[in-house]
Amino acid sequence: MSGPAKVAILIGSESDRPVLEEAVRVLDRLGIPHEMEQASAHRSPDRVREIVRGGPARGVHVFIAAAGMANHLAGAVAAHTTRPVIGVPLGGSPLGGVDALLSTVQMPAGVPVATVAIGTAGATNAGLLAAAILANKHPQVDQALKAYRQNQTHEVMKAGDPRRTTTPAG
Ligand code: RP5
Repeated sequence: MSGPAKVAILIGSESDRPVLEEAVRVLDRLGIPHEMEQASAHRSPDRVREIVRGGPARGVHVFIAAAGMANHLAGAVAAHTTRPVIGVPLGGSPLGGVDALLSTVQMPAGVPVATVAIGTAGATNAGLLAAAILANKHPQVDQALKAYRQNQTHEVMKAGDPRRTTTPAG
């Protein structure tokens, strides 16, 4: 990759880490450097600010922020940077993640957060969306993304191939 272009993942709680490992898996597969930090918008707001403000100096080009219940973490991250911020609403609350979804997606005009699906699908897509942003400037990420899509198509086609369901004779 020409010059450092890293993705920073912030999680509101250690309990969020297993879900965001899906984003890590995607970034690893696409060869994109990343970091993951735990910082809470309401329990450790100064730590959030420190991580985000220091991001560009560490080569961070895109932030992913994930939390459950009130996901104000994504908005708080976006408040401290003009780099793209992708919010991942997490489930597990009595409201099943709809609370996190609405608090992530409903940013007032002026400070955007790109919002993906609730939970693991969202974590995967956050990694892919971060890659798509980086692909504009980094041809090797573009190539890796295209290969990811091709492989995905291949796997789906293979699964739909009737020959796979044929029971071998004997
Ligand atoms: C949010 O509340 C976290 O992001 C987590 O999803 C949820 C529960 O947090 P813990 O009680 O597990 O720390 O702040």
